[in-house]
Amino acid sequence: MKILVINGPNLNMLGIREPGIYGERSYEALVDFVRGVCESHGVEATFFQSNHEGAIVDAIQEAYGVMDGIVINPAAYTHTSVAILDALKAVAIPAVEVHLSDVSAREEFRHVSYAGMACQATFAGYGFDGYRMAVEYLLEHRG
Ligand code: CA2
Repeated sequence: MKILVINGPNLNMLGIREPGIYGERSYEALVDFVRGVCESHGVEATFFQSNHEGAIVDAIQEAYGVMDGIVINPAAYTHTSVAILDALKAVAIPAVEVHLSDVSAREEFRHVSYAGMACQATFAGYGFDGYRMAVEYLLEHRG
């Protein structure tokens, strides 16, 4: 199984600021963590991080016919991007949404998720472990 792990804007800054919300570990530590989870399950993982909405749309489109699943934390684009929602719908690859923080317990504007409307499940508020849950969800629900 091949999984594309997409992280959106500012997640490359993990561990640098706001450790109270997003933790103290870096983006590189997140990639190492998810790579370890995937290796333990025999999953081939590809990682993509971008601060640009169109680049994320391109990455989703390029996954078509190549990837079996997508794990996506669209970060701030979660709450704004119909383009990412449409891309996920267009490729119809099983996708799971992840958020490090519990977005439902934060500001009202974080309660809406466009990307989530095209995802099979959402794991929010579990920190890095949410990515493990997402990978395992895709494994358990593969067709
Ligand atoms: O909880 C999450 O994973 C979020 O997707 C993170 C986004 C936020 O806009 C979403 O509402 C919830 C923000 C990521 C910003 O990451 C930072 C990392 C270090 C310092 C500052 C921000």
